[in-house]
Amino acid sequence: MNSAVELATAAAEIIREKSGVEQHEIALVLGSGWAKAADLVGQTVATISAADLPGFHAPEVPGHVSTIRSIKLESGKYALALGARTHLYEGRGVAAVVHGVRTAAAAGAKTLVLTNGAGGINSAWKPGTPVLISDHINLTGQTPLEGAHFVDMSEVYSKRLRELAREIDSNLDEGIYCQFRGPQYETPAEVQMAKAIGGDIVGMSTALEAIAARSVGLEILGLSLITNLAAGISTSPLSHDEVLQAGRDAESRISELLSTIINRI
Ligand code: 8IG
Repeated sequence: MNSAVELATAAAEIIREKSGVEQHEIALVLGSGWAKAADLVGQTVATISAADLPGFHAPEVPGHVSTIRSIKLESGKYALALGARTHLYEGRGVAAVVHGVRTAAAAGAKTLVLTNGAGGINSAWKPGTPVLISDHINLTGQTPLEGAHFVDMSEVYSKRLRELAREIDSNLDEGIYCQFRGPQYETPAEVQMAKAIGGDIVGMSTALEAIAARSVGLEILGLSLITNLAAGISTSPLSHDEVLQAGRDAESRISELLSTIINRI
């Protein structure tokens, strides 16, 4: 076993001990604006502090939570909600960024729901609009994978799960997510570049996690909450407070949506 997998296996073992749950079939990464979904999706049976698990770090961003919850779904299956995402811009390296996903896989996950708060390039998406991720463009110049391990990336975000989400909310639009390293937001020129190469959504997470997840065969559903129009698409400058407010305003609606989806997976 390589050391990244060993660290994830150790974290998953502690999750099993602390939750008493042998397998968490679904994992859920909660980005900005999505945290409330964990309350709705099922009954929380254990809440574990990220600080108690090997390889996890307390998040730096105000408004992000740092707990990992074991949640019993109506079906009797268990979901693992990770509220403690590490971002590439924190400078801990790409292995730290995908540790949560590797831990979820080691805890038995077969399905991964990745959520985030992001900027919209499509001006029809008002702040507070949830959008399905149909594909991504990794603009970080990095990958969590090492070695001659050629992973098929032709359907990273499961068509089946996107269709399931649309059965629940037929208004859900979809778009291509561009992951930038951050922490600075894009310049208007960078947003125009993202648009020119086919991007619809700009953010600072998700693509690297999706790569790690596909490399171990997880089926992925990706959802972005558009909390702001990307730089230059709207005339006003971006502020983190505005992003958090848009998240709060949309939270109940998108949490209900996400909870319904997860209970149908
Ligand atoms: I919330 O406009 C949120 N996260 N890169 N650009 C990038 N990340 C974001 C944005 C945005 N909004």
